[in-house]
Amino acid sequence: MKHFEIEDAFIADQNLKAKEEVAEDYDHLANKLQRKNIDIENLTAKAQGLQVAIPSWGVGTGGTRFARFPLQGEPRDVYEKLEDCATVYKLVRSTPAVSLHIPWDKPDDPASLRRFARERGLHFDAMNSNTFQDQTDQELSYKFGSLTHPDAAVRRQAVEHNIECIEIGTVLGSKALTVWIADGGNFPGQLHPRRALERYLESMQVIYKALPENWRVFLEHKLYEPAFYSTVINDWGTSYYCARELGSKAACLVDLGHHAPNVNIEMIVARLIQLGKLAGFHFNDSKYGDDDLDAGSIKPFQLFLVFNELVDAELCSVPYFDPAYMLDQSHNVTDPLESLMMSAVELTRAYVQAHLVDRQALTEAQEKCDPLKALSVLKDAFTSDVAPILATARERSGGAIDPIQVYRTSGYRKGKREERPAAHPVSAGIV
Ligand code: LRH
Ligand code: MN
Repeated sequence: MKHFEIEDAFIADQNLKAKEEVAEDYDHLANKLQRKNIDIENLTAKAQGLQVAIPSWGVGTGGTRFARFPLQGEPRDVYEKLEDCATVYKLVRSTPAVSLHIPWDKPDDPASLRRFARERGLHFDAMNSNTFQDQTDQELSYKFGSLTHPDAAVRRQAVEHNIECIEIGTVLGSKALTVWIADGGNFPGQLHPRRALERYLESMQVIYKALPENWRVFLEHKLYEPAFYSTVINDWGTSYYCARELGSKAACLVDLGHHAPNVNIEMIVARLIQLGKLAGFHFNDSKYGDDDLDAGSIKPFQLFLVFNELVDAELCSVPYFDPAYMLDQSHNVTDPLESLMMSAVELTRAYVQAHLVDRQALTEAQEKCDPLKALSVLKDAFTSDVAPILATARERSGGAIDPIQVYRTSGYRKGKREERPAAHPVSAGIV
């Protein structure tokens, strides 16, 4: 059966509608930036260079404990998920990598999955293990924990699952494993905090030893949920301690939704950069808890401030600075592909704006204790409309000037609805 695909020619054709306008805006912005001795071409090249991984679980609709409202034409297996990831990549050109979740995406034939991905310009980023759910064929339950469970047999089972993720990832060409565990308690006294952390390290040391030479392991902290009283790996400090104890291949992954409300996440990023232990990110946004909303949709200034720390480190060539950028979102009410495209665009926007910061003026204001000047330097960059740069970067990379417009005009979702009749309610999202 012919699979519906958005053709490059269709994208080029649609771009014609907006090309002239974007070129005009681009030239105008070029002149404005020239007045500040900023060469717009550098920024456009930077925009073309930023790469973000898509979560395989992000191309299906997500839900909450209350409900999930499936979308017709959702992917039914990992191959259809890659088709959708390839469509996002085709239109925004900044998402050539996919992060898989095992066993949700466990491939029967990893080598053929790798070929399928490569034929669509995709490669695999960090693998994600899952010891927060019980699989039907699983011997021991993770109800009371996994890598920190009081029963050594459960810990062993969880360690073996993580090692299996590494083995699958090695065939797929991945170079990292992300370990997020739900381990924690709902009641005071349920867990012994020090014993639980010792068991975590003990288990992680076995996983660490199984890492191939050029692999990394990303430790993902989270304040709460699904445990609602205590979580073993609850904050960046605990994660940092563990990454340091494990060794140079271990580092700390920052999921923007995994902190208490109003925590200064850009400060945590600056700390982990300085300590040489920033693994990377699960970008998303939130208003209250781990809402997994679209990146930049609620707190765009925070996203800019995070990229301000990242660009500052990039320009200072801080040692061990090689962060992995991934999205980790749950699309409950939008077309997941539209949300992923919009979020990828918002990351590139924050990155380019962060490159617009006048770092000399900022340092001067900081050293001269001029807070208002410092803030205004950042605000100048954050309030700069870089849309012409983002659109031009996409177009030069063979993508769409207006990805959402091209996607909607293409009829892709309708095409997939016909191609993917849902035999039964499928769940490609988190829930
Ligand atoms: C936990 C988390 C983790 C994933 C899961 C889908 O909240 O952020 O990164 O494994 O979401
Ligand atoms: Mn995450």
